[in-house]
Amino acid sequence: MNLNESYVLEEPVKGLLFVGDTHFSTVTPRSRIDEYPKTALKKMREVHKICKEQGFSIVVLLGDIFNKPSQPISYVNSILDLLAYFKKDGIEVYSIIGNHDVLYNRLDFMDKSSLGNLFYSGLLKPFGRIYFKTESGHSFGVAGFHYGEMVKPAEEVLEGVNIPICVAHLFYNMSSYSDDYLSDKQVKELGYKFYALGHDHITFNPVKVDNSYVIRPGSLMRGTSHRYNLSREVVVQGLKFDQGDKPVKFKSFEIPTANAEDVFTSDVYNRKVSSSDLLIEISAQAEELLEKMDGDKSGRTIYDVLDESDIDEDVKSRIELYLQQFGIFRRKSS
Ligand SMILES: [Mn+2]
Repeated sequence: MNLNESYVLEEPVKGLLFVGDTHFSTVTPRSRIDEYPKTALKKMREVHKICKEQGFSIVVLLGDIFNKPSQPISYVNSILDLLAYFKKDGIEVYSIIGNHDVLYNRLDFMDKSSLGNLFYSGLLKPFGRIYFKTESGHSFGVAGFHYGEMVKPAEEVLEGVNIPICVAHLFYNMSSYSDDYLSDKQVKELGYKFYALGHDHITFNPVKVDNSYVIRPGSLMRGTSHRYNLSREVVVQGLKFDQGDKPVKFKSFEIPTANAEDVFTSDVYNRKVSSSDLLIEISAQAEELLEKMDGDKSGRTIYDVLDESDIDEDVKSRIELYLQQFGIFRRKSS
C-alpha cells in the first residue's frame, strides 16, 4: 500500500471539505453519557449531508481517524459502511494519518491498524498529493503529510499549480512542548496558500499569515469534558471554488451537537467507578503527558506541563499520586 499516492482528478472540483480528528472509538469516554461510537457515526452522516447540500465532492480527513490503532471488527465495518455511503454519492474521502492511528507513530505499522483496513478497502484513500482543476481553470495541488513526516516546501512537491494546499496533523504556533507544530516562520517559508491542520482539537477561525491561511476546524468529536469542549461549536471547514469573483472562499459549517450538559456529566470524576477503570483513565492521561514531554527540550518538568494542562484539578491531583507511584515527584522549589 502506497501511503503517499498521487491522484490527478479529471472532473472539475467545486470544493474541499476538511474534517478534523474524528477519533472513532467503541469506548465511550467516561465523562460522556451518550453513546460515543454511535454519535461519531451520526456526525459523519451530517458531514455527508453538508457535502450533498453544498456540492463538496472531496472530503479530506485530517488524521486521528481512530482513537486507538486497533478497533473491534464490527465497528470498523460500520465505518466502511459509512464510507460506502459517501462513495455512492460520488464523494471521495481522503485522509492523512494522525498520531493516534498507528502504534508508536510508525507508519510501517499501518498493516496492524484498523485504519489500514479502511485504506485497503479503497473507500478511504491515504494520499501524498491530489491534483485538480476548478471550473474556471485554476489548478490546485493538495500535499498531505502524515504524522511524523516532514512538511516539505510547496515548490518542491507541487510543481506547476496555481494554488498549493498543505494538509498535516500538526499544531500551529505551539512553542511550549514537543515539536509537532508548524511555526509562523514555517508557514511563511513553506509557500502554501492554505494549511489545513488536524491534531488541535480546538476550533479556530482561519489565521492569516502574510498571504497564507491556517485552517483548524478542531476535532469532530468532543472526547473529553475539557473546558473548551463544553462551550465550543463543532464545525467542519472547507474551501469553495468559483464563488462569484473569487477563486477560493473559506466556509465553515456547524455540525449539530447535543448540549454539553446532555453529553457530559458534571460529576464525572466523582461517579462511583471501579478502581481499575479509574486507573486506566488516570494512566491514559499521565501517558499523554509523558508523551508530550518526549519532545520537550525546554527543560520543563512533567509537573510544569501538568500544571498548565486543561485537566480538572481533582484529576490533576490523582495524576500526581499516580506519578509518585513511579517515583516521579514534584521538584522542590529552591
Ligand atoms: Mn487528535
